[in-house]
Amino acid sequence: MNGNTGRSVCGLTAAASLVAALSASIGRAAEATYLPDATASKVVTVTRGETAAAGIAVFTQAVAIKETGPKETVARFGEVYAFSPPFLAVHQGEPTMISFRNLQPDDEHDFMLVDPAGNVLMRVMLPPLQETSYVFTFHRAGLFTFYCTMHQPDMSGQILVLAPKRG
Ligand SMILES: [Cu+2]
Repeated sequence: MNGNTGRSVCGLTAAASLVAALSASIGRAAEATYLPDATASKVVTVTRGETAAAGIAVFTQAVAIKETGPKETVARFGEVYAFSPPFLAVHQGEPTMISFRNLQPDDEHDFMLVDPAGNVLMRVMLPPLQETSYVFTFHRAGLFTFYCTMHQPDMSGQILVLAPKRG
């Protein structure tokens, strides 16, 4: 169901402040969807449908939702979703296809990628019951973070970009 429906005021505030902070850093509305621009492409290149050297599948997992409960959990925390797995490791310079599968029949998710310096690089939608794939080529090593802006603070993850492979 709609991400923020039934959420606690506390959760809403945390989500709102996170999104505001992320958006403010680049002056773009959180509602917009975009791939990395010229500046962000120096950090990561993102394309569709290209062949990749590596592949990772990421699912959207419903941890506690209205339809299936537990009721007490939803009452206390609102609906809780997670990225699975929430932690990915890729190599710098290696085109890596990440396929996001939204497993929910009626819930939108999104994917917002943030670099180690806190700059928002991209935001794309992950529509219900669809697989959305992009090929990511990271040009810098470091710890990147990602968020579903609709389900904060629970739906977050990290991508560790390792040094380039040798040989
Ligand atoms: Cu979500």
